[in-house]
Amino acid sequence: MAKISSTVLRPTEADRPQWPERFARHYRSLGHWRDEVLGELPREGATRHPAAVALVDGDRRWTYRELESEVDILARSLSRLGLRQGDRVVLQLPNIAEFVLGWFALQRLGAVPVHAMPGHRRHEISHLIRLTEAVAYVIPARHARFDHRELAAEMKAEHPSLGQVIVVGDVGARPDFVPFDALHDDTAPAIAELARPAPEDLALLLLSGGTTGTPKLIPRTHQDYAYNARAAANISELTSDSVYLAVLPIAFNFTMSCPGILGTLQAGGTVVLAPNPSPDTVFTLIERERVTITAVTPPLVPYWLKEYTESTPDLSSLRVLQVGAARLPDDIARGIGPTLGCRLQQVFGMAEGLLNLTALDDPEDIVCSTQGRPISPEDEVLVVDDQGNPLPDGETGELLTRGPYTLRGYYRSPEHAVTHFTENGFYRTGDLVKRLPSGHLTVVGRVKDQINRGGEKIDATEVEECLLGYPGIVSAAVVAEDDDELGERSVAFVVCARDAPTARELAAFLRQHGLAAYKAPDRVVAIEQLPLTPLGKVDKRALRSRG
Ligand code: J2J
Repeated sequence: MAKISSTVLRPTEADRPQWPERFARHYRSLGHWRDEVLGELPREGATRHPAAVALVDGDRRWTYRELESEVDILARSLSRLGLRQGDRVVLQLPNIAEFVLGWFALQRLGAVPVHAMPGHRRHEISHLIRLTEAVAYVIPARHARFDHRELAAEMKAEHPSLGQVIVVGDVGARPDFVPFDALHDDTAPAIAELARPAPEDLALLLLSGGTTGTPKLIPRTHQDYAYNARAAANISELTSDSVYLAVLPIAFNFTMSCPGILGTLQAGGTVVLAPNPSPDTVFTLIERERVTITAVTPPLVPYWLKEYTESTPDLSSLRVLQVGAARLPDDIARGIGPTLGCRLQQVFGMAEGLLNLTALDDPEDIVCSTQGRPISPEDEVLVVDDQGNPLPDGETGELLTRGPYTLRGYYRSPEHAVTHFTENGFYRTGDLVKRLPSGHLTVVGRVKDQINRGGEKIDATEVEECLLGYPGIVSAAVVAEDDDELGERSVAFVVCARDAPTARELAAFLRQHGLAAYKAPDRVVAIEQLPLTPLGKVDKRALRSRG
């Protein structure tokens, strides 16, 4: 295996703004931030409950002792390959054990996983590698009828920083790619002077839903991410008896740490991976593994409820169904408990940080009509009008927040400091909410230029910019419209110099352009002229009402 040369790049102030010392001291003094790093989690589990099952993927299972041993071997092999502390590594894997094993091995080294979604393609991946100067890219050979090796070959040719491509499965015609299985090599030497990362170091980079044309990266530190998972696990009442089923992509912050995989492993429970979210797959796993908690987006709920009523599987082990990432309609919320016989937990989170959960013992009405309240007593929440003035409870305004696990700035993008943060360091979420006196929040809309397609976020500007490359499109605006199944879907209004393309033609064009498939507009409307506001900006509100 060829070595990659990489310099140790400690995260610097220039890469990411940090919490002012006054806040850091405060969060530490309260015990929210601890002297902990994510790579040590498997080792702690192996000490506390070595024989308990930590991870299940199909027929493969790992006890905590085995997880620790596997992570150690992988970390040594990655080190031998040339990976170093501070290196960024784009991780694009579906829900398979290698995601979890590889992720912890990178953490053990102090390397920084960059979470790509399985559906991301050339446009997104290229941006991630360029922005992070990633030294490695971890992929499946094929997934969802897509050959990731071809994309990786392109990326390697395009990006000089990219030294290694690691493939789960067959490397195909690329002997320079490293098979993931080859990393399972116990002869790799112990890592000599492996410096433990500091709790305040960069631990991972998450992708933002984005609203500015190019996806932004969210820096998360060891101490803030560990706290996020622990606080969520407390509210979801996880214990060593908990069995968490990962249905949504692991790369998603929701699945990873809210409380998700990290929260479950911190509590000494078992993580089970679902290869897809179909009721068939999921119900079989819940029965077989006696799953106690799982998490989904709203569009999956009606499918699961319908299938449950028709096939009545044994879901008696299931205590909690978390639903989040998009607004769950209140009437669907009310059907969950009575039908499935478990508690609904609403989840309103964001990769940027702030996480809101309903508690398991909140009154039924709160659970069904709000999206929960902040998980930390140190989460500061403001609801403001469009002048930035704080509003009283019950009034609708934009949600601003800062706290012990909410970012203070994006990774390597100081240009977003002013637009996305207040002078006092509050993050502008772009979400319109109402707050109850109890602190519970209801999400009622958004001011950001984004479409929430059943939980998948689409940055309107990013798609519009790509659409302008289509021959004949003169101008374009992408907005949300209501959809019975997804909650929202995307519609593109296009002004054309010739015949307007169909949605299918545009989807093919965008795919060629390298854009993830879920970003293609569901519907295309040809229009003479885009309506403008008095200030000369495209009037998206007018477009939405035409939809
Ligand atoms: C309405 N809108 C919601 C909800 C998120 C847990 C859960 C979700 C995410 C996530 C996450 C919503 N009702 N219940 O990271 O850890 C919209 C808001 C929010 C944006 C964030 C987690 N839950 N949303 O969805 O970074 O608009 O994170 O600002 O993908 O999703 O999107 P994302």
